[in-house]
Amino acid sequence: MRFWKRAWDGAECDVTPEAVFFERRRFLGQTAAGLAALAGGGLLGARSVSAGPAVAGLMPVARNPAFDLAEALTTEKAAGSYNNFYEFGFGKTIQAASRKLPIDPWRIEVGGLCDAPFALDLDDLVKKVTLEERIYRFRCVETWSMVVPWTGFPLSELVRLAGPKAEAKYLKIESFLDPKAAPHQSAPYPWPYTEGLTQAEAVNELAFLAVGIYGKPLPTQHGAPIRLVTPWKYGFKSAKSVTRFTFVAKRPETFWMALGADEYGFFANINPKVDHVRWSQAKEHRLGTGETLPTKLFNGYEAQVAGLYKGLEKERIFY
Ligand SMILES: Nc1nc2c(c(=O)[nH]1)N[C@H]1C(S)=C(S)[C@@H](COP(=O)(O)O)O[C@H]1N2
Ligand SMILES: [Mo]
Repeated sequence: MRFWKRAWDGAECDVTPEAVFFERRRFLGQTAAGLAALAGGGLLGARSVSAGPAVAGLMPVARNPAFDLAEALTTEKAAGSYNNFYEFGFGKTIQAASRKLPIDPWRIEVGGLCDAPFALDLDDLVKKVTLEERIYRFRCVETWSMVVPWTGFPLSELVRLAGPKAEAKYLKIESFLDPKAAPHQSAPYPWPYTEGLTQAEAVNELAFLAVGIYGKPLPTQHGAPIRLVTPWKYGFKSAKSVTRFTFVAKRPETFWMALGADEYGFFANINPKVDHVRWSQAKEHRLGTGETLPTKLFNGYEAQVAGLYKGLEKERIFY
């Protein structure tokens, strides 16, 4: 089945290519340990489900024209009804299930190898940064893509607040752990969803923390109340509903690397000439339009990010 076709039809698609992989790599050997750890319950406790008043009250914000694109925006409906959020299921239609995630208040912890570790509610964190709107391309390794306006702030601002030490070479980024709200977290996968960036990637101007989309607070299916957006990398790097940032000396193992590093590498930069083991990356299918377009190196952001990989040519920097 050509899964993206179903998105154009607005129809539901049950299992996606990434989810198929996910199922194959179940951590069966770790079932008992995983379930015992999860039995401890959610880290985040009981909360209401409304978006934080401070975040909502700050929107909409001015758009930064430096990131404008000549391409048409994907519609809010197309982008918001075809999502990957495996904590809530393997299908694309997880909006309703994801609404069970309590997002207000939302605690953010920043620590590890830094001079000024901190823990703040998102409502207080957004007062310390400057929100802007940016239009970015977004490309999933499953070959669907979109162009959307995110509201948020550069990840470099959070890094600056923490003051990483010289030994900090990577930033580890973790999503929430709350199996009561997210039933799939009771299954034995390497939760919480974890991602990582090199220190240089984390302070690159494109690395963004989004708290909104289409001028409004993020709906839960897009990763409310705050998610990473790294538009030059495949979508799985853009961790949703993030709660912890840790500066570390060693390259962190990501969720997908733990499931199978042969298919999912650390860098996962977009390159139409480097095919994924199971599907070509040459073209992409724009959500909501039916268009098939050639995929661009670094998703069209080569000028901003190619320099990050000088000297890393021997590494596996694409997917
Ligand atoms: N916590 C978490 N973050 C996640 C995922 C996930 O399952 N859990 N899926 C990733 C994948 S595979 C993609 S393509 C994007 C999808 O983002 P979107 O649904 O907002 O388009 O989120 C990424 N971030
Ligand atoms: Mo993805």
